[in-house]
Amino acid sequence: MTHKMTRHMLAAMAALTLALPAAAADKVKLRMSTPASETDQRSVALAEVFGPAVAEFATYEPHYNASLIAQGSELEAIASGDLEMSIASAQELAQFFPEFSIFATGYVHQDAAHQVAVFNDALMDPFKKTVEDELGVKLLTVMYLGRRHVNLRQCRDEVDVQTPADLAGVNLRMPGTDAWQFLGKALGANPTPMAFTEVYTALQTGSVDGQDNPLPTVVDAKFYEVTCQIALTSHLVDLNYIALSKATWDSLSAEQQATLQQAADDAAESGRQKQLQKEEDLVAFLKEQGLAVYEPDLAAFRSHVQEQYKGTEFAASWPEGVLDQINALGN
Ligand code: KDO
Repeated sequence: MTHKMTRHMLAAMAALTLALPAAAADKVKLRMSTPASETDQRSVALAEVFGPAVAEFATYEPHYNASLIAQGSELEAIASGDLEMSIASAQELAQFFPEFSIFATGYVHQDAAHQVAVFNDALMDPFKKTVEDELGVKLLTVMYLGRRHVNLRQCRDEVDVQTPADLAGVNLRMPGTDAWQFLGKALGANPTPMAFTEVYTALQTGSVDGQDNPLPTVVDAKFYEVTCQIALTSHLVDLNYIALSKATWDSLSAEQQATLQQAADDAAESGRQKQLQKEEDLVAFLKEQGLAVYEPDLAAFRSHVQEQYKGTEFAASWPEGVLDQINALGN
């Protein structure tokens, strides 16, 4: 009896093995590195929407808090085959291709819908092609990071941010690349380059006076615990791109490529809607935490920042007419 059962069991197991989907070893591994936390809406969207949608032929493997690759080094890691995906920024791309600084310029993108219209417009094609041909990275879709505001340790009775002049002498942490540092200066502040994962401690110890990020990030990273005010400058309606190794993309069948592209678009849209809702809800939450949250003189900030970009090397790198095309896609 035991012998017969064993034969029967072996036959059943063999049948089961044949029916199993392709072994994990056959699946494409998609290592994704981001400085963002696991609870950031972009991370959640990729884990909950993108990962399951491509699971038949790919294993999505997220690495949060810059635990695998340092912030700003992801694109090089993809280009060298040490990473397959990242949540890239126009500012990081501008380090390789200065013309990308147009998408990192203060007060250009107007809102989330404008970002999508620009990314899907033909004006974007040469930008995408350059990144594919020269870096081996495919920009799949645009993600909404949100409206960046000035978030300070000082309370409003100490520093009341009405115009850029009020930020004179303020030591404002900005991400490390040139385009970010320039934006910090254009706001009127003294920018300090620093990795995202170091910002909380820097605010806590006072080694910087403030930082700039969208409200969902201020809450997710708990910056509100170590700051006293937010001036709603909306100086950059910020975005990221879901970046994928072009070699990985090329290794997929046409059907797998279509599935992966749809999964990226669906994840970006899911994250966008949640981030927009959070931006609505979090002003009240932050005020309940004791922060002053107020609107400065937006006209003063917009005109000053835009003036700072005129005649710069950034503006000189922008392809002829693209800024007008971007503006025409806005409302
Ligand atoms: C930041 O370092 O402030 C920044 O917001 C820059 C973005 O481009 C992006 O890298 C973001 O950090 C991370 O995704 C963490 O939210």
